[in-house]
Amino acid sequence: MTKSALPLALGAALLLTLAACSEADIAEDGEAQVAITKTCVPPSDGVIKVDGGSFAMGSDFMPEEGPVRQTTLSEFWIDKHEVTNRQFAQFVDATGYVTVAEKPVDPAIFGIPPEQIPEEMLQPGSAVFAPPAIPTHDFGAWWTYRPGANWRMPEGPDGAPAVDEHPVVHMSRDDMLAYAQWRGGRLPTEAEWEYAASKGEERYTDQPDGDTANSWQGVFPVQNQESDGFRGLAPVGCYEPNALGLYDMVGNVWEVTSDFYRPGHDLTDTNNPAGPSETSAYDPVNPGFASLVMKGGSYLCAPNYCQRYRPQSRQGREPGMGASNVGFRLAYDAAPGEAAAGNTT
Ligand SMILES: [Ca+2]
Ligand SMILES: [Ca+2]
Repeated sequence: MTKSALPLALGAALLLTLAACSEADIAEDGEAQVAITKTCVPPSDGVIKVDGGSFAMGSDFMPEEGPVRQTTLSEFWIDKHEVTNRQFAQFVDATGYVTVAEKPVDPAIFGIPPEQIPEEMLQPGSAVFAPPAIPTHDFGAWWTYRPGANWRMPEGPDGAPAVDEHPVVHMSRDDMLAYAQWRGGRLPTEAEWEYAASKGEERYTDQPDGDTANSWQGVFPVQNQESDGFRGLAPVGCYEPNALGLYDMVGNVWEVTSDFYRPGHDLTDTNNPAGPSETSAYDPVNPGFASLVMKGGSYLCAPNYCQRYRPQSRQGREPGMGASNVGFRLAYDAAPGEAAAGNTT
């Protein structure tokens, strides 16, 4: 996806009750800020072993989640929590790595004459959720390409610096893979991620309660009730872990997997599936680009928008640029050793 196509990356959404909201609601609640109203103690870093087995992957709740297929996986290990700013900073300190969002933009990616490209689109930056002052059904208006937004400054130069225990955001695929290589891990496949997220969980379609996930209570994007304690990002591990001891698999940030995206699951690909090839990837929301699958929803998912706050939830994510509500965690083929880089003890 080019940056000019940014608004298209937001996925299908429902916006049913905006008309009932007053402008006073918007003035009070419609700001893209992080207001922490809940305290929590982040868990230690670490990984969880996931025994191999079979499970029913997918659901019939959203069209892209089906058909349900019985899927078999070998054992693997997965991070207990989303990769944090603190962890990513360790990587940057050790390697000098510079993320895509911090680098100059190549005009060639737009495919149009340079003089036709808005100046701000050529500055380093990323996609930030910035709800409009007036209600609109134009979902693209809720997002902006903000020069200077990157993992260090998630809301841009005028926002607060990144919080150590928040999930790192604004990651491109190259950034995530570089971090994974340094840590000795990899991105999980979609099947691995969903298996780990859903293990021991009853299937559900309702919004998780405020003790179990960071989502959006109220009418998106104009009224955020914050009844789960956080308007925006939450530190990792603020909510109850699932049966495996994994935190925030649902909510907080969407988590990018290694699979390329197509709507639905391939019924013939059931043994350690790794998704379609890059050349057969297809994202109807973002056609022409090989999107990756991201899972579990984010703090922006509300009953009237997104609704994807379940282990089976999936959407496409353009790999070249991150966003302020998308992060990741790593998987491993073997237990990370003591000598592995980072804190994966
Ligand atoms: Ca929330
Ligand atoms: Ca998550």
